[in-house]
Amino acid sequence: MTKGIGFDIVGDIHGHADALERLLGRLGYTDSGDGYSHPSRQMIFVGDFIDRGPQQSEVLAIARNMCSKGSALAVLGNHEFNAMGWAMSDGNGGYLRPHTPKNLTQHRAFLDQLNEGSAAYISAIDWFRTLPVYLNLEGLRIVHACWHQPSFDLLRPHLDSRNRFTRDGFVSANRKGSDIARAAEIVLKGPEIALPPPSSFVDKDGHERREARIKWWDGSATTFRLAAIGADPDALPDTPIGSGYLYDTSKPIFFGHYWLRGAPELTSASAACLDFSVARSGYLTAYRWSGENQLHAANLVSVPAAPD
Ligand SMILES: [Mn+2]
Repeated sequence: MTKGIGFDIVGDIHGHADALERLLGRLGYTDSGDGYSHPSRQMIFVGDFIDRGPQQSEVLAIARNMCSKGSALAVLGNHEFNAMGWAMSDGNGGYLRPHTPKNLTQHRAFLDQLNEGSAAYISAIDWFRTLPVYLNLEGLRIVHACWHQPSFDLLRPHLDSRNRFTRDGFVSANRKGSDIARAAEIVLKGPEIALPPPSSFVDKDGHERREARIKWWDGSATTFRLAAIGADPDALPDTPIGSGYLYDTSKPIFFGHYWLRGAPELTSASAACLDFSVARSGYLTAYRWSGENQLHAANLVSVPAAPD
């Protein structure tokens, strides 16, 4: 399975196949008519292949082909997790992910493009079931939203030997309010922590929130004020958040999910968020990893959502 020591880790694609093909070209992957490959390197996808963008079938065709030929590895994103839940009966006449208007809005482009219920749709859902929740490789780690060993430990009985949800495990992970559902949420959507009362802040959609997503990858983000994402720091207390989610930095961690804005930059020497919002006219970004323990910004390779 392993071709060498070179991995090119790619952020959230969300149905943007043109950008993916431009990035593959920049990285020296070529399509010989049999799918994209590189003579000495492998790609790793951090998940969130689908929803939002206009070319979701094309993205899946490229990624699935690369994974089946050994040219790429991939992990599960929250959008694939949600797609599996949308497709799976709850045994009570409903679905594991309820077909509410809000959930439909988030998923409609995928349902339309894949033609919900078609053979292609069912095949896509079956492929999502084969994606591991995380990859712990020699020298690097990959997860969609948060590397958190206690959550992996909680999930362990619900995963197979290759870290993929078992059928029963997936049902458990959709049981709202359970420890297993919380663990799945932490690793696929990122941890949220309760603010000390009476603190709250108003998020970008104008909703008052009493919980904040945190920069679990930043060892210096030790207080609510420093660690919260998407909140006005002045609205938050300068009190410790505790170290339960902070990354141990023993191996470089690569992840996506956070919709970062602006020109791609390296998160830190031991962490790289690769989601630079290609689905919001940002960039599709890869990190070219060749065995180093300290990451370098010079190894980021990006293409804009639309070519100039
Ligand atoms: Mn995501």
